[in-house]
Amino acid sequence: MNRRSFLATSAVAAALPALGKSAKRPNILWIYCDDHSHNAISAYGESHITRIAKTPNIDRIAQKGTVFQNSFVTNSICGPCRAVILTGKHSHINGFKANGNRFNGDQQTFPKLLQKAGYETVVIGKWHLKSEPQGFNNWEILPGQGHYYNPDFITEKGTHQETGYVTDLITDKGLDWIKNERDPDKPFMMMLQHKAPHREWSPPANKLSLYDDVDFPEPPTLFDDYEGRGSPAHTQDMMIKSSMDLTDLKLHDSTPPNDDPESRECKRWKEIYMRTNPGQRNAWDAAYQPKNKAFREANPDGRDLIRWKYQRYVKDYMRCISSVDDNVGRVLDFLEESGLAENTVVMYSSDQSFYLGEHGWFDKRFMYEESVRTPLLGYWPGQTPAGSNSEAMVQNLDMAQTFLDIAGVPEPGDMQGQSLVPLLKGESPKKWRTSIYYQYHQIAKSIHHVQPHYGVRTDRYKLIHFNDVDEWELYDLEKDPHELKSEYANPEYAKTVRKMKAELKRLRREYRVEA
Ligand code: SGN
Ligand code: CA
Repeated sequence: MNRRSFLATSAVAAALPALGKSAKRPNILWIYCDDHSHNAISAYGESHITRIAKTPNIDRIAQKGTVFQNSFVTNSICGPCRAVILTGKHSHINGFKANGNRFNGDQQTFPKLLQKAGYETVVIGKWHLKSEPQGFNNWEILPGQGHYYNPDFITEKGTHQETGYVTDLITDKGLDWIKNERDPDKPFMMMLQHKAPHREWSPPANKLSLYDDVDFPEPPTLFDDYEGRGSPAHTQDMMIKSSMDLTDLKLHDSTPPNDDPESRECKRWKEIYMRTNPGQRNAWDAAYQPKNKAFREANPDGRDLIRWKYQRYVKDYMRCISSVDDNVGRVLDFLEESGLAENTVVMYSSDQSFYLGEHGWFDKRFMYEESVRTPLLGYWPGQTPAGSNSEAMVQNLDMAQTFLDIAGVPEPGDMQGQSLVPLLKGESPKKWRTSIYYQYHQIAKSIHHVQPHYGVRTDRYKLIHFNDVDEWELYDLEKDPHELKSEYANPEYAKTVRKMKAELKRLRREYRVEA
């Protein structure tokens, strides 16, 4: 719906009495990345990744605001996380449990509530919920996972292709809307949602040689053998060693990876490579061909081959992140230059974190630390203490209520999170959650073969139940931060297991998973 026709709706008519106040209500900018590990943001401190690659622009958000050091998801997979953000409800309540589901857009969402209260609402970029966005004055989304090069975009009018690199284009569109389309008399809420750095981690033409002259340190668990854990860690299919294909590793050059045009690899190759224009393709070949030649000549095997794959993977991943970071910088610069920065809340997050070689893995899904977490940082100008940290356990479940609270819109009674506004203001509320509930619903047959599971995490312990295979794991995060040994069967932890099971039961009741 365009702005003019929107003005005529009864929703706005109902919100009119509030408009006098609206000029002062802050704008909200939600920059939401895909698969961006907290270990790949320098504001989160030193990791095997940030020792080499920094994110200076995302760090600007941290310098002006708060880094949530204990930020978690409820279900570490894309579509479900997005549905949780929109609804403030766990997957089993909002109905979107697994990628490939169709989001019921008729249900209550925070953008709808903000729109009713007089906000202009916009979503641009990755959406991945199948149904069309509802509750937005303006939307322009990628189909499904989207494309890196010369991507398609969907609007109310249909699908069209644009020339360029997806992260730049999403940012251009966001800035263009703020500059030329918004109603300056109304506050706005914009969701700017990047596709990068999703698998297959394809960088923009100007970043293809970044990090060529350095090696990233390896995480201590790169050669994990999964001893000490149950069967799910052994049966997954997300290993750098064996689960990556030629497309992921950019080893296919400009010729198809094999002779079978119907093979998955050929189809993927075509999707990605054949979308590039001659300029992009030449840049790609000029960058990868000499590196691939050197790889073939060296012909590494065993651990050396895993090491080579790890370097290729994290370098491409961080090349994508570098472009996300540049684009965050463009947005922050614009807000500052235009004066909008003074009254715009900026939050940065990702649908979920990601394995960057920890446990020998890429991807997410597991309730283990690298993927149950997600980065979250942000500021409310004039309210958030600059350069601060929050240690409180927060979840993506909290964002809907947070945005409503920032806008001064009463929260409906049925959302399941907590507003983060007190934390954004630097307060330490006495009453705050001391545990989080997690549930990954996809079946083990789906891509990457992770067993479905649910569990509870406190500041020290994590209890996981892999329900289909009926296996339990308990981790003592203080003693074993890398989660290498389950203590579930250790008699010394029997009391802890009992307590954690009771807490899990309490949470499953509270969140209405079970009666
Ligand atoms: C694709 C990827 C997977 C990834 C899922 C979900 N394969 O299927 O590696 O786990 O998306 O990602 S790919 O060969 O198509 O890249 S999510 O971010 O949408 O949850
Ligand atoms: Ca994702």
